[in-house]
Amino acid sequence: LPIGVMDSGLGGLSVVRMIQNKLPNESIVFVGDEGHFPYGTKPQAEVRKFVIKISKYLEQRPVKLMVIACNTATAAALPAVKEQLKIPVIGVIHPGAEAAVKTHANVIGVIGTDSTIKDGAYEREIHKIDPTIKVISKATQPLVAIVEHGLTETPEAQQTVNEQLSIFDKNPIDTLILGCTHFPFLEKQIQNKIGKKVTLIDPAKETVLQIQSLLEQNNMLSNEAPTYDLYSTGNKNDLIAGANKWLHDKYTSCTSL
Ligand code: DGN
Repeated sequence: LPIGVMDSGLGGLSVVRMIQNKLPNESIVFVGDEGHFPYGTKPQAEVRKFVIKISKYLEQRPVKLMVIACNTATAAALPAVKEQLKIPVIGVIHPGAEAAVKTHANVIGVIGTDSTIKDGAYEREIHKIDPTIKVISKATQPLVAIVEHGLTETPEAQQTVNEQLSIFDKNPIDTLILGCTHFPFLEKQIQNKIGKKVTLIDPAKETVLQIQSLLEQNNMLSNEAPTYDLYSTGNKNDLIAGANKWLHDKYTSCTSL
């Protein structure tokens, strides 16, 4: 059976590409909820409804494991989705927080959507592991649309990154969590602005390690040739453009749901 992956849009492809690289025999069914994009500016109760609906759809396809490849959706809906599904469910925030703490940082920066930062989910997860770490969080919602609309290579992309991250000029950090799955696609621009000394954390990496150990423990690893079926609840053209670029054309189909 495939792994089910969802996001509000293209961001989840940063998790899909990591699964493709690290677990090359695993098939994936991905749903980008472009019909309701963006999640980051909506109330959590509304986001929770969208996430539960898509998770149930994926469970029925069926899939063997559900990955909420969106920080906003993880903060809003992970416990609710776990409660409603019979298959295992993995979010991205706990893995991201663990990966950041492992860098031995004294000060960790977190960037994410309005909703994720307001929720404080990363701060909570980091402090559960180590309450002495200082956390500086900043909502950088404008970066999401740049990625979603394929504008990462424009001068505006670097300019917006510079503006959004300027808070860290006077508040130095050791490690920065890319707390929105869209942001790894701006990694180059973010590293330019923040400097080489700051370690960037893409939560997708640690998330895939957790997926791997869960599949191993339950004897669910696949050894077949994989398929990658992508679905959009809205206009599939942005998803096709994103998959061509970020997955290097590595997908089987892309369809509107
Ligand atoms: N990619 C999503 C996240 O990780 O939070 C949210 C993007 C959005 O605002 N739609």
